[in-house]
Amino acid sequence: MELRDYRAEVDTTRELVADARAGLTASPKWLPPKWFYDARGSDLFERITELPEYYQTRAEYRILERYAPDIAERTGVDSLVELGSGSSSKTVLLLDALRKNGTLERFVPSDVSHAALRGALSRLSVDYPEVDLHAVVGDFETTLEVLPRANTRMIALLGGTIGNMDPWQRDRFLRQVRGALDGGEWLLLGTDLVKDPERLRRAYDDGEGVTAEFNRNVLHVLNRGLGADFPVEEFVHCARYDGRRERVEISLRSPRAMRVWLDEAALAVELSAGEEIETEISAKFRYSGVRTELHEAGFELIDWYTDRDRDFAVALARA
Ligand code: AVJ
Repeated sequence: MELRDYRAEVDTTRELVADARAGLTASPKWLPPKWFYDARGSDLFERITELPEYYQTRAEYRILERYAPDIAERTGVDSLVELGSGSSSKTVLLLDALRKNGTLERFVPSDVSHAALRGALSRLSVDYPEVDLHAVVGDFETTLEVLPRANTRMIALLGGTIGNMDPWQRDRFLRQVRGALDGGEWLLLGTDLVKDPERLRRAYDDGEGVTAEFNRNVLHVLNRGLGADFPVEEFVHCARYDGRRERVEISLRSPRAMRVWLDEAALAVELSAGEEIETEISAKFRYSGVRTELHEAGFELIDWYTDRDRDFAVALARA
């Protein structure tokens, strides 16, 4: 077992400074969603996956429960790479199927949260003693640059995480993934599907307020990481569905005019009353769009697995 950390503290702080400066001096203001996921944010996200309103995780779990054996047989990969693996709780279905198939040699879980990865590794090393575990603390880009070689690899991006990117970022990302793979290797992509707008919105504005707390957590990350002084609890969680762009948009609304000081960035940020900071988009997909986007990035869509209610889909594509 091996854990490589490509997110040394100094670089992470420098990157946070750069992102905070870019996002909070823009109009409208924004922050990249990857900063949600410190140890607390990763825990909050795990709680989100158990909420009654957040159907995605359960739907994807059911899909993999049913089709992981097909995927294992069809691909016969010896290495599974998971981007944004978090707790890896759904991935074990793939690992089990690949192990049963007799091909699995290595698992490469990767996440920006060191804590989440550590937790996952301690379970995985007990349950998969014969598998070479090669964990990477890093963002997608870094991970793709340091991918270990193997006979046949499958890169998995589950949970609908690709929905955090806008179409331009998705195109860039999918081309990067394609570039990291050899022809004939595989991509497994989880995508949340377009559905009733109110159900979509509620999935991001739950009754218990866990998503609100998750959203505000990015301000805690800025306060701690940059010595900023956001009055975190005053910020209001907003989630709306844009039917034209087919995406949920999440933001934090400032209840009053304020000036925030980000010490590490030597930056003062002015917010007006009611001004929002965009913290996340979560795009929703259709079969035709996913197929086209994959094709444009150099992949062929081989299979499209959905749950009975067609809430979620897992796309299997070949490089
Ligand atoms: C982990 C990015 C897939 O967009 O649904 C959940 C994150 N944000 N609730 C999503 C999230 C608010 C989630 N992804």
